[in-house]
Amino acid sequence: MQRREFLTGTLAAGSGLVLGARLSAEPQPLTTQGESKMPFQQPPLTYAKSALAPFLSEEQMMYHYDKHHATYFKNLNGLVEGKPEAALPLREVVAQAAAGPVFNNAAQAWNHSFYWDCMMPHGGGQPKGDLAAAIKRDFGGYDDFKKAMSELSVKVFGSGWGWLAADKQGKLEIMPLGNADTPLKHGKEPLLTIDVWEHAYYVDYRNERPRYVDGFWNVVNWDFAEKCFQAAVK
Ligand code: MN3
Repeated sequence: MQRREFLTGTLAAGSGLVLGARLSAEPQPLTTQGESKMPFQQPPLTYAKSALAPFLSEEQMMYHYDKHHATYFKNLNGLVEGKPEAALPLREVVAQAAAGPVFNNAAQAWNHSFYWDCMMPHGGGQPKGDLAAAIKRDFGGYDDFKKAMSELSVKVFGSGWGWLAADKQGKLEIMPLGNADTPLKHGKEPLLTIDVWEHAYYVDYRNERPRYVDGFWNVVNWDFAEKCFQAAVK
């Protein structure tokens, strides 16, 4: 154990809330493995919870990020403590886990972090660059793509996600998936996602999933999707 890590652990154990809040953002290599990823940390949002209004209210974001998303991390950390998964990056846990509670919580932790990145204040507009060309090639054009992705996301039965994904050749696919399922489980690279669990929109839209999905396009972060596309075909 490194001296700095030891001090971190000592402080974290005895420092109470003020220091704990700061230190919790640091790695906690308090196991003999040194490389442990435990505990998995919910990434901070890159924008204020009020910044996506009027698409999503601060109250909607507060419930979704602080309650639902945070709980998946809390559950996951409890499930993998002392297990081999605790040493893996979150994405690897998602890729390797069999169906069950570890997969459900790891995937929901990862999916939501990805979802936050798919949105930005003053987002929207149309994709540019290579992704725009691929959308034109595979869907006929942006309007056709948007219509198809919206319809398939709205039609997810029960809880789930509407995904845009790419294979290693850059071929695009819209994947409506149930519950915690993700393109990572299907050998595809996620480029964009719309959370269509009711908890994602019920504060602001009640039962009106189509209106929520329609609003998503006003905040969509195409720069992020383009980065994911470049990584997928690299
Ligand atoms: Mn959600």
